Amino acid sequence: MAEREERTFIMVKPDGVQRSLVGEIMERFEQRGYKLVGLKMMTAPKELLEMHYHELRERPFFPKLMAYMGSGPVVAMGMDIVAQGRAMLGATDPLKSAPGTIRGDYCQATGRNVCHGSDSKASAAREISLWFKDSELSHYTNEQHTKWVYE
Ligand code: DAT
Ligand code: MG
Repeated sequence: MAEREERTFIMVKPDGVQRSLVGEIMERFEQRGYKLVGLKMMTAPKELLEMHYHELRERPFFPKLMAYMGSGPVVAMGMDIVAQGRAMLGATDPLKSAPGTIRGDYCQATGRNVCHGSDSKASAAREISLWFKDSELSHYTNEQHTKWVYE
């Protein structure tokens, strides 16, 4: 199969970093066979977080969300996945997330839900370009993909 077109933005949030879940979360996507195309750790500036979550800026929890997301480093990833990424993440409220999903396995509070994943192809494209420069994204063939992951 040819290179897949999908791209999504996955981010281990500050609580996921603090709770040493970075490797675990990356491993789930890697082991499912998705390809990592970008990776970095950073404490996000307020302006970036405001742009990332601009759709939620009028919501009452927005100030708390900004404080939480800016409270420490996050690990940002580009991956070649969209729809299944949300399925692997679980629901926004971890208590409504099925066991087996990332949120269903590792957290309990909506305001500490350990990981972000883009909710559509359009938001994935927007978020990837917010968090990564073009030069920070790798273009390569995952050799497993061509033979052992996809038919
Ligand atoms: P998701 O992260 O599942 O895409 P979202 O985009 O609706 O959810 O919201 C972004 C984040 O904002 C979410 O992960 C946690 C926080 N959030 C959403 N709804 C909330 C609420 N009702 N109370 C507190 N925090 C909330
Ligand atoms: Mg969202």
